Amino acid sequence: MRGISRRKIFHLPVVTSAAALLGRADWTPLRGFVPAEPERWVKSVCRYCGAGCGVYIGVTGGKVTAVKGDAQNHNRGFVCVKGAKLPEIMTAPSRLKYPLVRKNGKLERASWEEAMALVAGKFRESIEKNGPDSVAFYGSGQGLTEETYAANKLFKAGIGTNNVDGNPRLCMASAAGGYTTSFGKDEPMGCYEDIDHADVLLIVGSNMAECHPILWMRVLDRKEKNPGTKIIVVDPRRTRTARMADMHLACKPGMDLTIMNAMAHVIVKEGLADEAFLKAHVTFGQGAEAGKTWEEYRKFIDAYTPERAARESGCRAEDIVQAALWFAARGRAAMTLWTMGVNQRVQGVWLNNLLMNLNLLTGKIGLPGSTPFSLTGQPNACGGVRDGGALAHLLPYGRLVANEAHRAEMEKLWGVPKGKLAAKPGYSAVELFQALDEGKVKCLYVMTTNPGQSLPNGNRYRKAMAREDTFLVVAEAFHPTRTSELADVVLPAALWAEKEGVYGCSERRYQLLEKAIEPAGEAKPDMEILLELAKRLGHGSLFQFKDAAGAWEELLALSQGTAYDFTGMTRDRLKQSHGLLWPLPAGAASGTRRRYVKGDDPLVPAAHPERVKFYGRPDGRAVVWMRDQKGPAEPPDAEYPFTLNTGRVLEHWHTGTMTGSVASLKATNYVAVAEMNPADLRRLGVKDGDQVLLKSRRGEQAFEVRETENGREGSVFVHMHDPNRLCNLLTVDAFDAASKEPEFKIAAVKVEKAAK
Ligand SMILES: Nc1nc2c(c(=O)[nH]1)N[C@H]1C(S)=C(S)[C@@H](COP(=O)(O)OP(=O)(O)OC[C@H]3O[C@@H](n4cnc5c(=O)[nH]c(N)nc54)[C@H](O)[C@@H]3O)O[C@H]1N2
Ligand SMILES: Nc1nc2c(c(=O)[nH]1)N[C@H]1C(S)=C(S)[C@@H](COP(=O)(O)OP(=O)(O)OC[C@H]3O[C@@H](n4cnc5c(=O)[nH]c(N)nc54)[C@H](O)[C@@H]3O)O[C@H]1N2
Ligand code: SF4
Ligand SMILES: [Mo]
Repeated sequence: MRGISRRKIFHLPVVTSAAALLGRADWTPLRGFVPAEPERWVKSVCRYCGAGCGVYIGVTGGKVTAVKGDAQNHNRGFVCVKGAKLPEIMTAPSRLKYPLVRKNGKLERASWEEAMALVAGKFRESIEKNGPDSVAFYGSGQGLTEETYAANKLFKAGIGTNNVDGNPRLCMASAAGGYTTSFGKDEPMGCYEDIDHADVLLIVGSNMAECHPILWMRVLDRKEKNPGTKIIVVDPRRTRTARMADMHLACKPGMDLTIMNAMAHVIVKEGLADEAFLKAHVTFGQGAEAGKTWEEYRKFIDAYTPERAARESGCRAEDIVQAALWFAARGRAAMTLWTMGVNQRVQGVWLNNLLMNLNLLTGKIGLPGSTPFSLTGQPNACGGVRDGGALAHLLPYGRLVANEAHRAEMEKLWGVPKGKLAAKPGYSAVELFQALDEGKVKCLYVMTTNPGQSLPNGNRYRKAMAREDTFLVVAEAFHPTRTSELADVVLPAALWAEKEGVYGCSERRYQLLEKAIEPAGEAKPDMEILLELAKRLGHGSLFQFKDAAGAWEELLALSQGTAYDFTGMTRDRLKQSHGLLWPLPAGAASGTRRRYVKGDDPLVPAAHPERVKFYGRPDGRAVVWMRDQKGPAEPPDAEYPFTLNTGRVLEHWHTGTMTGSVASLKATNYVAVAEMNPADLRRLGVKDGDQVLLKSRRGEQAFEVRETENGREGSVFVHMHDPNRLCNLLTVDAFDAASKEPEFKIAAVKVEKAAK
């Protein structure tokens, strides 16, 4: 089942293609999907990736009939194929239109009253009998900021548990950990515009061409205008991104920290470090401790020679040297970009630190085109979850659960009694499902995420969700999914375009998605469902607002005086704008393109004597960390000799509930295949098109083999989008000790030939 070719879906006649214009048919940006001029256009944002492209939704007869890129937004009127195909998901046959309740083992149609009474009853009973920590919320970087906030407030301030986590833990937690340890505050300091100024782009563990296609378009635009721009890609696979790069460092899985350290080694040895910048703005750190010296750092980095890195990573020493020289060349702007190949690793936070080190060592930071820039996966992982503090250890806008003063401040802002907020962080994603498995968490509310497919070590956690003595509520826009099939109650959620709210994308850009149409069937916006649950649990008084716009007012106040200050982003201003970048305090004329930079960031005093101020840390200095290369949690061995790598393809989104409901997308790359190297296939006596059984210590799954030169010998790549072939039955749930983000990218498997 190969499906139609990629070229074909890009050339659907109704789609205005910019490919000819740009001459890059391979990943073609589109203008949208406009079969006929609609009655009206409603301003919104694409609901898929963290690029956060502005769109207009075309509405005719109360239906979404068209979508087009917003020419005034950062995406300059373009969308990728997923964005262009958004209208089709709205009316898919798999849309869930009414509540479902499990009766005698089967999910059956029920009324809202019956479903909500059951949910509230079960939660109330568990809280009374087993305490507030026996219930939990598991949310998403795709929820709207206001609804994620309502859930966070209900669970933390109302019920009194910090068991609020979400899929950004599987995704951005290591980047958040990296920013927080290196700069004291989460979130990138740069912006998309930096791409237009970059002379070197170091792209690590990120397949931008498929996963952030519209930002990749911007990278290629830069390269076209300025052919001297160097693109370096570090990825064990020869991805579509790598194929277009000037240099591809195809490292062994998990062995790229050594490359970053070796690049730093070359920078120091060649005298390319900016010592004046380091003296003014940087401190050094090791373990958990900052305050080490430049001399200590130089000693540490001395051991990471390019030859050593070459041995450890399987790349060539001269390439590593060249990459470092390109990056550090004086007078040239350098930008680092990274995503899951970095974050989904047991050394995820450390690798983040090492990437940030390169910009700090060279002083290439806070200047146009020079910045360490983490690409966010989901459209609102930044805004709703990281900024909004909807994780087990966080409170809104940079506040921490473990910090007594922060709790006290939030108790005051939320108007709850002192001591109401629990001092102990809740369960992070994997720990939460472990607690469910162990019977410690008994009621779980899942919203806008599909953990039955997306969690690592799927067999274990699918079993936990299916336990008869646990109560699983799933708010979903589609059914069945690999999670809703396990639920006790499934609540029909309004989808994108059927409700209003704010998303915050990779570059600190907040933008409003306006409501375009009424929800399908009996579906309701998640906000409405949560407010109803709050009322039924006796916490209605915590919610003085009735809708998303009301919640936003509260959020503005919570951001006041924090590093996130967006008090200037009133609802009206968001409506009129095409996205605004925080910090943007009330009264500020425009948003902040470059954080920590005098003259741009309003939180840096105008009188500050230097061009940057890293105000996130008390000493005003960023940290260059000494981080050693270790191996992955589960390296291949004699019994499980292959490394399984998992990820994405251009046409599909995560668990396929949405993109799998679009006919043209489903026909392309939807079925998961095992991509393997020809040398391995020869050795195993397996051919392209054969069935193989992949087995790990945790599970097994059959796939058709696809022969490709893209992967290193000894590796297998499978995408995560196919609900019928779950790569996550194989993946390992070992996680980074600091970020608690699991190592989806590396698991040991064996490959057996299977019958067709
Ligand atoms: N089309 C599409 N786009 C998406 C999404 C989607 O589902 N579909 N999802 C969005 C989300 S939530 C996310 S998080 C992003 C993810 O965006 P990306 O991170 O770009 O995508 P992935 O395919 O998960 O992984 C990226 C690369 O990491 C590489 N990798 C694996 N192991 C290593 C390693 O040890 N070192 C290095 N350096 N690289 C390694 C893989 O080979 C892979 O090419 O995409 C977003 N955009
Ligand atoms: N093997 C492997 N596994 C991975 C990864 C990997 O690289 N490899 N990546 C991880 C990462 S980075 C991520 S972000 C996760 C993503 O994993 P998930 O979050 O589990 O995947 P999605 O398919 O995005 O799930 C979102 C669900 O919300 C539903 N939905 C859409 N809109 C709404 C709405 O408005 N309200 C409600 N209530 N529901 C809605 C959709 O139908 C869909 O089922 O997967 C992780 N899992
Ligand atoms: S690049 Fe991302 S945000 Fe933009 S249209 Fe594509 S999926 Fe949507
Ligand atoms: Mo993600």
